[in-house]
Parts: sequence; C-alpha cells; structure tokens
Amino acid sequence: MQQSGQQIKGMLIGGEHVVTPDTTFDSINPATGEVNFRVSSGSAAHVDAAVASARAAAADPAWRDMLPHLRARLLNRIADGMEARADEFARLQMLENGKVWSECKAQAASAAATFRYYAAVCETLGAEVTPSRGDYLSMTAYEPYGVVVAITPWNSPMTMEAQKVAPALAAGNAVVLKPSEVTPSAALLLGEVALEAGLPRGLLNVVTGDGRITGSALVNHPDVRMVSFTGGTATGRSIAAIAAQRLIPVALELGGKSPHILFDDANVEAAIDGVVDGIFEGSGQSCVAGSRLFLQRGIYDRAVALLVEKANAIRVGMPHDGGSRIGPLAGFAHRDRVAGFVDGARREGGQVLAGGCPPTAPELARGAFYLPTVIGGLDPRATAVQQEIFGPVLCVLPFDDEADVIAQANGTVFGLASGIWTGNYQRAWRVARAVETGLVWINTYKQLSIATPFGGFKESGIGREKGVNGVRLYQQSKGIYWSMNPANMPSSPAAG
Ligand code: TXE
Repeated sequence: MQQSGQQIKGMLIGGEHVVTPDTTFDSINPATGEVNFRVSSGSAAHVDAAVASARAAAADPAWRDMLPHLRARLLNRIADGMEARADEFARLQMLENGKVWSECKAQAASAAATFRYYAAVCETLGAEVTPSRGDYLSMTAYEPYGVVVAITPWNSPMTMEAQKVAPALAAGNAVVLKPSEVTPSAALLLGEVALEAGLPRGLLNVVTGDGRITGSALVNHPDVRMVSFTGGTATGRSIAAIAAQRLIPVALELGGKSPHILFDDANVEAAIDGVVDGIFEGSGQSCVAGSRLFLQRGIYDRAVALLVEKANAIRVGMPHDGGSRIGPLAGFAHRDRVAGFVDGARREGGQVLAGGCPPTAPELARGAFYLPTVIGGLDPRATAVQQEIFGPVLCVLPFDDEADVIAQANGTVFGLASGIWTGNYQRAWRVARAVETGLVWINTYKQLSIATPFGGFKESGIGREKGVNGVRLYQQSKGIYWSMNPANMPSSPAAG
C-alpha cells in the first residue's frame, strides 16, 4: 500500500482539533488500495476528554435552557453548511467506502435534509398534559440524557451520522460521535461544519479510532448516559451487554437478511427491477438489502432468467465514473469475506447463476471489486441464506404458497425489512402483517424517508430511529404533578 505524506486528520474534542502523530490509522480508497488520509486514533484519555467536554456542554444553561426555535435555528445552520459543502462530503465518502458518485451526492443531500427535518421537529414537537385523576395538573415533560454516544458504520456514514446527531441535539443532548475506522472523514467534516454553524463547543465531539479500543472506552464511560449504535449484530450484542451492566439505554440498528417475495400475480418485469436495485445498489452493503429472493414456482424460471440478464448487465466500475452503477466493496478484507460466503455456498450445493468472482477488467484490478452474484439451488438452512453477507450476493429460492413463503421469510434470526410483489391487495396486507420485519415494502423496495420510523424486529435491533419520535429516543420522560388545591391532598392509593 502506498503511504502518502498527507497531514494527519485530527479529532474534534471540545471544539479543538486534536492530532495524535504517534497513533494513527489509514483511511484506504477501496477502488485503488491507496491511502487517502492518516487519521488520529483516540485513546482512553481522549475519550475521557471528549465525554467531559460533552458533559459540561450538555449541562450549560445556555444549551440546556435554549428555546426550541433557537435550537432549531442552529440545526438549520448546520444543514446550510452541509449543503454548501455537499460535494466535499460526497467526495470523502466516495474515497473511503467506494460508493458511486451519484449515490454519495444523494446521501450528502439526504444527510442535510435530516438536520432540517429535526430542526422542524425540535421547533414543533409539544409535550403532553395527561388526564388528571385528582385535583392536580399532570404533565409529561421530556429531558435529554446528557451525554449520548453515537457509533456509526461505514456503509452509509453521512446519513447515519445525521440520523443520530440531529435528533440527539434536537433533544437537548451533547454527542460524542465515533465513526467507523473505514470512513472517519465525513464525521470529522460534520463536526467542523457544526462548529462553523455556531454550535457551542463540546456539543458535538468526534473521536476516531478502533471500535474495540475507542468505541469500547466510550460505551464503558461512566458519564455516558445513552448509546446509539448502527453496525453488525455481534458488536451490537456486546454493546448491549455493557449497557445492561451499566443500566443505560441503547438503540441498536443491526444486520438484516431481508426477504424479497414475488407472487405469481406480480408485475414480474417491474419486480425484478426492484429486486436488482434492492440487493445490488451500494454493492449490497445495506442493512435493508433484499438478499433472499423468494419466487413462486410458476414464475421461477422466467423471473430467474430476467434477473440473471439484469445482474449481468450491471456496470461495475470506478466510483467517480458516471457510467458505473456500482463501485467496489468498502474494503479488501470485507471483499474476501463476501467471496468466502460465495465459495461456501458452492460447497453447500449452490449454483452460481451470475457473478461469483471479481471483475476481470484490468482497470479494476487494484480495487476491492466483486461482481453482482446470483445463487440458486441452496437449502433454506444454508449459511449464505441464513447469514448476513453484506455484499452483492442474492440467494434465490422457490416457494409454493403464502403459508410456505411466510415460514421461509421468517426463518432467520433477522427481521429488518421485507418486500412483497403481488397484484392482490388482500394478500399484500396479509403477508405484510405476517412477516416479522420492522419495515415492509409493497410493490416497491428500499423507499426510505426520514419521516418514517426505522428499525428491526428480532436480532436486527432494538428501538426505532427516524420520524418525529426519533427525538424521543434521546430523551427520558418525566411525569409532573402540579397541585391545583390550596390544601394538602392525601396521597393516592395507587402510589408506589
Ligand atoms: O461492523 P462493526 P464491521 C454488518 C455486516 C458486516 C458486519 C461487520 O454484516 O459485514 O456487520 O462489519 C464500532 N465497542 N454490518 O466489523 O464492528 C466500529 O468501530 C464499540 C451491518 O465493520 O459492527 C464501527 O464504528 N464500538 C451494518 C461500528 O462499531 C465498536 C453496517 C460498526 O462496526 C466495537 C455495518 C466495540 N467493541 C456492518 N467494535 C448495518 N446495520 O447497516 C466495533 N465498533
């Protein structure tokens, strides 16, 4: 790997750039294998400093008592800064995770829009006066936790960071953001933009470094009151175990193995387009990727033929090349892991119907590329059907009827998303209610809106991000009883 003589990227702690010249890690371009940047690696002492600064900023009356419309104004100013520097955000993501330019641009715009959405929520969301059962006014108020830690992955860093930081700030917290070591730069730029927008120092700290060292120190820190995590199920489980010991809440958005179901009365042409986008966009590195395709037997052969034709037609190429539909995987070890799943599927009796290897084009030889891959003939219990591959790999399975496909669709530990294609609206409703997933798409796939709650059933996670209640994830409710009686009232028999 080439070493560049570039400056080391510093962390953002208490509004200061903190560089660690002796402990750095490399951000690598997965399309070329070259080093993009050297990045500072946070130690336990940096974590301490970031949490202390967040704690002080969260407690500062200037922030704690800031009126919601003024807090909203700050969030909108951050959105202004993100829009002004959208190309820079998009470029950093493209360099670090290899997504194609058009997708990076769309995600930069979506991240800024998330700040605007939570500015609006911050300004408009009320609290409740609850029905009284006595001579008092009873209310629910919502308080911030104080210091929130946000830990993010590498597949869509900008949108996920916005999705956590914007509602956590809207809710009145201070945030310590720990981006993935694969994609540290968008978070560092977000910290800079927030500072320039006038967000008081310490309210958004960005600490970079290894998950098991820097991330773990954050989750274990006694002054951290809440953790919001998106990443793999194994890491989520270990964070939840620490949170259980510390008795702090966690929001976990974890892996998926989403079923995509085509009934024989579906518009097969449109459905296969949806299936292809649903798995191959972003090289399959999406928690909601539709990675298991269930085809009703009557349309199996026709749908597979169309699918293979469309998968083979996808142009895999350099991310900055406007003609590329998908770029490389986000890293070399990850590409090898994906290839390992495909080799395992072959050993388990699967037939590779498309892809199944890296592309042969010489200009892609240095990158972590892998072709869109379709595998048929696997048992529903096969490893590739059960485990999250997080790459451009689609397993195709036949089914007989509604009951059969519901059982198969629900037959993994995951429960994030699902897609149903049918011309029968009653069936669409029945199946949508029967699948154990936090999101369902009917006759479409991968529509995502910041206004709609997002999260998983089963081992795909705990909690719901996005939507108006995305702010409530970062608040704790407080019941307040306020006597309307000038005399003392006897305590309620339901007390305790
Ligand atoms: O994720 P990790 P990895 C899935 C996907 C992928 C697998 C592994 O299947 O192949 O997870 O990916 C931080 N304490 N998803 O290893 O480890 C880490 O630094 C605290 C699905 O990259 O979960 C990074 O910031 N933090 C997914 C973040 O956790 C820790 C997106 C995610 O990394 C930590 C990504 C620790 N002990 C992967 N260990 C989705 N839901 O979209 C790591 N981290």
